[in-house]
Amino acid sequence: MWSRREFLVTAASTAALRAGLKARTYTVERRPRPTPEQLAWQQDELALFVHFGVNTFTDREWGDGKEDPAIFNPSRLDAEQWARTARAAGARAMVLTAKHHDGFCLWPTATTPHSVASSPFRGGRGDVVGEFVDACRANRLKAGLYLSPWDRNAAVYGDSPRYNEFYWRQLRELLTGYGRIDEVWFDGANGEGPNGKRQTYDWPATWALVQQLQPHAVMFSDAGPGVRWIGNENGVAGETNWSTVDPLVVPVPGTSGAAATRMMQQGDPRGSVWRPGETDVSIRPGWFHHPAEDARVRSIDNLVNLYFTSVGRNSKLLLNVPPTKEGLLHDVDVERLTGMRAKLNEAFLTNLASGRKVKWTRTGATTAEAEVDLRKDESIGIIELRERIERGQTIARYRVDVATDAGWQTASKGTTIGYKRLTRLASPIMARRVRVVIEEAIDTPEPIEIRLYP
Ligand code: FUL
Repeated sequence: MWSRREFLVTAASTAALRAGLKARTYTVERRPRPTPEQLAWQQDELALFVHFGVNTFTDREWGDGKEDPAIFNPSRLDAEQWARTARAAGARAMVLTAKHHDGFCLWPTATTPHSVASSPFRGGRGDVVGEFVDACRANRLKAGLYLSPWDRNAAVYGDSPRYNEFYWRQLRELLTGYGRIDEVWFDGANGEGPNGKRQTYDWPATWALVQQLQPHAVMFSDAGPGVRWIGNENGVAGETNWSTVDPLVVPVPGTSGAAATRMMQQGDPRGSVWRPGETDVSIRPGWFHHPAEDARVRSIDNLVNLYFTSVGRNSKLLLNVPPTKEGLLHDVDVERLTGMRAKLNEAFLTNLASGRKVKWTRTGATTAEAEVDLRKDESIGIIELRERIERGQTIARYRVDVATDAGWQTASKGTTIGYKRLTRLASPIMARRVRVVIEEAIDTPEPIEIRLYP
């Protein structure tokens, strides 16, 4: 058992006394907790991911960097339509691929001619990043940008110091030219190939630059530092999912191996940093739009399941919806997203425990019980549990018991809870009283929240 170290600090400085403050005892805990930005990021629950670029026009997933910018010509690009769709889906943020591995820049960068400025889009005066950010603002969505480190076009790629400078110039343009950016997305893919180019990235300097230019931005990568990749692209967070990690196991983006994957999937209860997992997954088989996949868009029920296996497992869902060559989200995708939101709204419409007091009893140093009385028998289909993650994450194992005519019986069992834990019961159970038994925690557990839905 990991015991909390507490430092008692008595604030009796003359300054405090002069300010009329009473001497107070502060408890400083070592348990990692989210920053306000990480907390807000998690509470957003759902963001849309927008993969768009030359691949949309070549029908490929990974471009080779030799694409002619002239092929980039969306005839009806409408970032407002993306943003409206995001709102209709209940998303609170969007993340755009400003540059994918092919190196083509969706903004008129001064760093390379390989950009929208060399394309026929808006007569060579277009700026997809600008239109995207404006649409986010107008629709009260947070804006995020993906800038692929791996660049198959840049001539300096592989000449490490020079490419790092080039990459930082691109980051600087993106992070100084478009107002507030809330998420910066560093993917870990790297297929450095037969041309022998091997790039050594300077991650600490890259992260420091983002921190300096956009101090509120949450940085995503396998290695954070703000939020971590969940370790797969299937939309499934670990059944056990801690928001804390051991940073030494995944020190940089692109770290592979079983231990790294496990750390990204499940986190580490003893981890020294708060780095919650982001679950990125596409609504289609590919990340970019391919007409041949128009009949393979995830169904509404499939999308609802994704919500349960990501947000419902203490993660955040970053759902990719790629625009077509025209520059619009496809009707089928829009319909599925709207349908998903309608189903989620319906499922979470009536909290049967609303207004009912949760009785919290500590039963040991690291065990407790939370009980709620619904005052009459109710049919329960979904159980939602929440920890106060503002104070960290502590619960490692719990079970949910319900009082039925036959007495107390166990309805479900689980491990971590975190921001939100959702369980759909195989079939609804009639019960009047519900008791969550915290069987194991890594520290003194804080009172949890219980919501119950039909
Ligand atoms: C990966 C990339 O290789 C894929 O194309 C996609 O962008 C995915 C989200 O990240 O690293």
